[in-house]
Amino acid sequence: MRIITFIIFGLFSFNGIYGENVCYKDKCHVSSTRYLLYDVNPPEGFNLRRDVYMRIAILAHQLQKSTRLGLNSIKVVLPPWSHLIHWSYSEIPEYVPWSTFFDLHSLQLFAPVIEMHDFFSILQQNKYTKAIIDNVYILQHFDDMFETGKFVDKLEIQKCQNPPKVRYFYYNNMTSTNVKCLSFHGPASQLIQLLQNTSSKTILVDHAEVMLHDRFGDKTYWMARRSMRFNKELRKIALKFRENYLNSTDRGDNTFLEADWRNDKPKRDATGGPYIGVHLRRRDFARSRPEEVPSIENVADQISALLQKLQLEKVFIATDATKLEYDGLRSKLEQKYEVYRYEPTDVIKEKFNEGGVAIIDQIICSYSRYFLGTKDSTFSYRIQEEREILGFPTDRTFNVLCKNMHECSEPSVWKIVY
Ligand SMILES: Nc1nc2c(ncn2[C@@H]2O[C@H](COP(=O)(O)OP(=O)(O)O)[C@@H](O)[C@H]2O)c(=O)[nH]1
Ligand SMILES: [Mg+2]
Repeated sequence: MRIITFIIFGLFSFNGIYGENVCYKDKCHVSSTRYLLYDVNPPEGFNLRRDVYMRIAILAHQLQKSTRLGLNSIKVVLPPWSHLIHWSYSEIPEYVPWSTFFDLHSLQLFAPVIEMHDFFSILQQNKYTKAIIDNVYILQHFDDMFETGKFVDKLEIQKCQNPPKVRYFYYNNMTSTNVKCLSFHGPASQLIQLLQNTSSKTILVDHAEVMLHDRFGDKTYWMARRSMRFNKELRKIALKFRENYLNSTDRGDNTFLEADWRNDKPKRDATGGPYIGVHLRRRDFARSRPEEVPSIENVADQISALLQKLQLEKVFIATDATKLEYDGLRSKLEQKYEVYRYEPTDVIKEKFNEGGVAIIDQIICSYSRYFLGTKDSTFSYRIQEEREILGFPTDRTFNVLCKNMHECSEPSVWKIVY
């Protein structure tokens, strides 16, 4: 096995992904493509991972424009969706590619990204051969910065604070003999200092969430965000649901988007369908912050008051609540209003798993006349961003459920920039 591995890495050169063959070093030119892999702290959920993606994608977008060879040839390898703590695993395939949830072509119009399975096929490996990563950097926070409270942008190879992982992305066949811990404080672009000082073909950055945003909330940030169009089939399922149950169409709601996100225009006149979209985050949220999360009865009261104020009849509820909690909420509201929840068929659940169902919930909330989210939930944040892209007035978007009628905090407002 050792010998085979050596041959693969010793004789084959990496090459571009589209239509090119990997070939022997002597016989064709050595490709300059380099691969940047990344992973995120295991307990982080889907919607924070989307934010970490943006930090990396903005870095890759920047690198692509660089005049330096070696920097402008970097492609980001997308970590497959696996082992997410909120998802149950018996039903889902172990490794879900990004294209199940997102429109890959749309992502690639912003940044040079490829799927992990493409990376493997570039390596011309099958699941029995080893992928040896040239350099692995496990990011960690500077201990002393937290102690002193003085934060300065820097990076430095230091002693590992935790025992380094030996398996990556839960693959049995991906390893490295060159693993370092990199204390890091600063934006993702700080990684350039490291990338330009190595000629490694494959670099893996673990705990990528340690890197901060380079340009939170500016034009480039929003380009990256706009490029994150969902998988077309998921969009279609959500549209059908809106049409069938919620009287909601793009024409009627003024929520048309261009086929290509690069042609989107700033607007603020979306009306949305005649329903309120509510994101009610429960489970670990309700357990870990009982002093902030409203009771189900209270949520019902807040929704009723809002429906009455907006003179609407329908409410769509996206939630990870238990059936018991949801039934409680529904029975209270149903006395006066129409209550909807998206229930996937077995086929859709099988095909898109819990992640896809959650996205359908997010899309339907995004197209509502008025959105009411859960404070501090990244699931709700992503819906708010989607509504900024669709062009809703901000007061219809940045609203969160209160603890009760008397205790309510203002949500932060992050407006889109073009
Ligand atoms: N279908 C569905 N799933 C949800 C909903 N809210 C939360 N979830 C699930 O729970 C996870 C919550 O984790 P995360 O994405 O980290 O968002 P956050 O924890 O609210 O910031 C999501 O990824 C979903 O899998 C919801 O309204 N509908
Ligand atoms: Mg989370």
